[in-house]
Amino acid sequence: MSFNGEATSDVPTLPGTHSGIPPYLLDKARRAKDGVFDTRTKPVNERRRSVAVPQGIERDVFLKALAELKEQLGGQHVEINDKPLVDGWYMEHPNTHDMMTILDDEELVASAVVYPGSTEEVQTVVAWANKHRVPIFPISMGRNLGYGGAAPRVRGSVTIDLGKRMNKILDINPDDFTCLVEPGVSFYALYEALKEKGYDHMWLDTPDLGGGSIIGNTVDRGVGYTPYGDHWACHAGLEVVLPTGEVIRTGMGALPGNNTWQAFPYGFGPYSDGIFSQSNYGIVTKMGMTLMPNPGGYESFMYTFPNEEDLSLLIDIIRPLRISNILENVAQLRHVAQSVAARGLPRSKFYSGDGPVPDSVIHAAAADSPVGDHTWAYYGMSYGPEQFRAYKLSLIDAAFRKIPGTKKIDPATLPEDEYFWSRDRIAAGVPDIHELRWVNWTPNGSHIAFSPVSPIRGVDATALFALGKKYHDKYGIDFFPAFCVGLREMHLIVEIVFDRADPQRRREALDCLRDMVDEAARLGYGEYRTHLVLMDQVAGTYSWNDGAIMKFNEKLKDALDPNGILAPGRCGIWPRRYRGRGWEMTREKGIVAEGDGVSDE
Ligand code: EUG
Repeated sequence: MSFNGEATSDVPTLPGTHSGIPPYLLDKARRAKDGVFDTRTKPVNERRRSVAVPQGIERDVFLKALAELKEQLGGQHVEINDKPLVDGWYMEHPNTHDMMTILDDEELVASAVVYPGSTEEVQTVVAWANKHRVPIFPISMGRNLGYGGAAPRVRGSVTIDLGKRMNKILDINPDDFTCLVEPGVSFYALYEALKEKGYDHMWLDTPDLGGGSIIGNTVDRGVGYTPYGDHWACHAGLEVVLPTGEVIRTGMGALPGNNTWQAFPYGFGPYSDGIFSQSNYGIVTKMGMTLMPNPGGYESFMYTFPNEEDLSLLIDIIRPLRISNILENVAQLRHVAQSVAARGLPRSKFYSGDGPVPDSVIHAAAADSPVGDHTWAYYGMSYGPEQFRAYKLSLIDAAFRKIPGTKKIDPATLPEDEYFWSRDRIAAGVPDIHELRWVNWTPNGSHIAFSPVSPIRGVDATALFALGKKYHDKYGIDFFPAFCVGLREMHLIVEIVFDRADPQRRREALDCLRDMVDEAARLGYGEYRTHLVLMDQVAGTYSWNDGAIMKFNEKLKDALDPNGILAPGRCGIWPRRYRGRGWEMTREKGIVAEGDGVSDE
């Protein structure tokens, strides 16, 4: 099969390509790829593009500077982005732009991509950027899909693709249950390495899709679904290149000859790691990660609940069970609409009208499935030997059955390709690719997330659900809510699936997101993470005491990055040279990402 000359017959694999799919998922990936290209109508842009030169430097000066960088790194490690932008798909994603862009293709683009091969070479790039005052934007692997992918916030930034050449697992310690990785190590790759070494006494924790960088996901405070699901909480030790070029190691890494870098995260003195997550204060080149002991047995369970209104009581039932660790993992509570979409069929197979697919259609589709009709589905896992699980599962069963119409689904009734089994693997630390399926809901399916956090309380779940529903209805968008339940809070993840080839759909999705972020903030809710185009708005909602936290962030930024070269605007933090020039993307600014120049100071 091919689309506009793009062959879609095969998929890069591990270990041949650091960002490839493990062999055990190859067939599934091939089917996912076919699904993506079957629903693609967006034409490939054939036009040769001119380089997006970043503001603040003349074109010829910039091109000369790039030539100088080529001499320093080797010509093959500096790629000018003057070719047509190719969106690819999850496993063959571009590092030049946001493949799921909600703006015009040319807004969030890099001018060039560079591939350092070591921490020293990262320092070289940083020194070069300071000398020429060029914005640089580091990515680990660039699979931050739904939040901007590989794209830089400032148009024309030079992307530092760390993962391509820095993709080694530097250490796996089978006694301490830890590892040390470089930016190009994916969850897939670490899983394969643990298997290959026969270390089945250790589990990793994986997000829904395992192709992302462990470092990238963790510094963005991503989530997985075992008891080690809070990735940031589970990391131990960083190596960071600062925006002025120095290298530091945090925690015990600062003590020469230590053997505790991955065992004790704090070291001595201020705990600096926090400022290197969701920030633009440094480039993480190594990270330690703790691994979970194999619990010696596990068992997935799934309950369904019939009515939308069951949400409130259900969440209140979950809270004490979760906080006391009877519910042991970051579980998902998913709405039936997303489960229907997760079959991977286009929306047009279910409904051809405008506006959201009616509830009756979704419920009819659910009724015609092995799980049967429902509104909410809870996917959890119990860990440990059988007799440990039996006790916990009995408490959970008694509690969940307080909701009339609750059904416990017998896994033996579910076919092999049912979504349940994907959740089962993920909660057991086995990376998957199933979650990708719902992008096929629309042609040129793209997704962008609204991700507010709240306590695990029925009133909060109900308020956020109503908020999301209200604005999805306003813009005629299908509503796909899923709650990911942490230890004392939950992330509501609402993925808007949109056709990126349709400017009106893009605009509606963006307006819907802006409405939801504002309304959530009015109610006291904030997002845990967001897309590049929403970072200014979300940062603006964290405004207590006259925006004291952003003033503090800017003070740090100016101290650490006096030339303002590192990922300007990331997480709403703008360097001094950019401030007051309209770079912030807010509702008023519309769909343009650039501001009006940078100061020469
Ligand atoms: C998901 C979960 C996330 C996120 C984006 C997507 C999963 C969707 C818990 O965090 O940020 C089903």
